[in-house]
Amino acid sequence: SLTKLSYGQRAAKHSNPAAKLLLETIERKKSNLSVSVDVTTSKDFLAIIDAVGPYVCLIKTHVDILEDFAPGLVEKLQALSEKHDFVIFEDRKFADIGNTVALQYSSGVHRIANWSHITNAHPVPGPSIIKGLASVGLPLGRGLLLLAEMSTEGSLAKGAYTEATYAMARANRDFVIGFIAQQRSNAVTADEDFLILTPGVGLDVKGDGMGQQYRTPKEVVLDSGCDVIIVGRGVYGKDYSLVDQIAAQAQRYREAGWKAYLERIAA
Ligand code: 5FU
Repeated sequence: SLTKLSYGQRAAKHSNPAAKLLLETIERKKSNLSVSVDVTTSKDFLAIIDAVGPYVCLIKTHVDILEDFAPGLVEKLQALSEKHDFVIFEDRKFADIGNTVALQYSSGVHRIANWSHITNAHPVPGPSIIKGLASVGLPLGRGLLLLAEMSTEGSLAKGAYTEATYAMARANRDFVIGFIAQQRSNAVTADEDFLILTPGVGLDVKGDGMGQQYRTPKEVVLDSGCDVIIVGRGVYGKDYSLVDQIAAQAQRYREAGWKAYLERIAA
């Protein structure tokens, strides 16, 4: 089954350049860790990315959080991506009509499609959201993840909604490379190699008091068959100046995620 294959073997099954790049990067760096850098200044943003860069396959961003966002920041992010060999994922969670999301993706202050290898969308508007985003992203070799499930308590993305999300992805395999989800569903079969990226990962706490729910890398990768663990505050905590400690935490999560993967493919 799919969960027994190595990331490298699975890279060959993908034609989308962003999916291939991510799987190859995971294999090359022996890391299925993505760090989500949710801070409000460019200084902290770049310092954290430089500290965790060696240990991650993917950096996840929310660039709309940055108080001092300027186009020059993107060049610095791209330079770090080359220095440390990681893929970039802007966690934009598009959720509007096709025409609007195409504009939000290509234009505005952030021009996400120009620099983010991967982005994501809520399936709530139906398949037209994929059509709109693909009109911008496909010619640039980008990939899209659909939000099939969320990590939060009381999430409405479950059951029939989640199943319909898989069907939307299946019908758009050139651009939809996988899901934000909490598990690899049996509904997604072995010959359909979708990537499962999973937030809500923490080794030390179970939640954040604002609805976030954390599971361990072992639960996510070994028990639930997910491919990439996404960790934010578990890595960088509250004091962003402690870059050595942040780097050490990234190494800790990387080891836990990789160990769970090795156990999975050996089992
Ligand atoms: F789609 C999702 C989801 O279901 N849960 C999430 O937590 C996305 N996220 C993002 O992952 C969220 O927006 C944060 O950027 C990140 C988790 O951060 P944490 O600090 O590890 O809780």
